[in-house]
Amino acid sequence: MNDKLKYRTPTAEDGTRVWELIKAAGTLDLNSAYCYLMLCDYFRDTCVIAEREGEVVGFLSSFPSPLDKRTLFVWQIAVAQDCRKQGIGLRMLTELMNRDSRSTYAFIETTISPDNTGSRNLFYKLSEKLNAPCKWTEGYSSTLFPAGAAHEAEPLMIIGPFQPQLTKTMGV
Ligand code: 9YT
Repeated sequence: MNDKLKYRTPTAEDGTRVWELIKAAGTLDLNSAYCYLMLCDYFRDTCVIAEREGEVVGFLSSFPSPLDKRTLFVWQIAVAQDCRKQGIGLRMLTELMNRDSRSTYAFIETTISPDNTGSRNLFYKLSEKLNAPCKWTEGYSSTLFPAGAAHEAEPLMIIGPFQPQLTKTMGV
């Protein structure tokens, strides 16, 4: 089944399908369709689409941290419900780290809510693959979200430092 999967850079045409994927996946904060359009267009170099027979089954968004150019902030990783547990999340991360821009990064940051075990395990695996330490900091506490929105805290995970060239051999 996995051999039918293709990993590629998004284009603006993917924005709507990505929005639909995140909506259906139901595990992440659903942003506006416009936001996904911007990510797929302006941030394409740091976003990844997983596609199976023309269908968008996975999406990873990230951007270089405006606070530290050695850090890549991974915003969202979503995989369609019927495609989970096949390593697609890790493969999207690998695809991203193998792009030419990889050499600029020595840290990966991401926020993951406490009950998103799948996503936490994925990033633990990534830190192993990169042979890099991983630590948690407070990130965004639930009090930073609108009262009444009942948003969980988003602790920040920091992976690194890692050797940029190591990522090239990060086979999965
Ligand atoms: C790695 C990941 O998918 N984090 C999710 C952050 C946040 N809850 C969101 O944007 O959905």
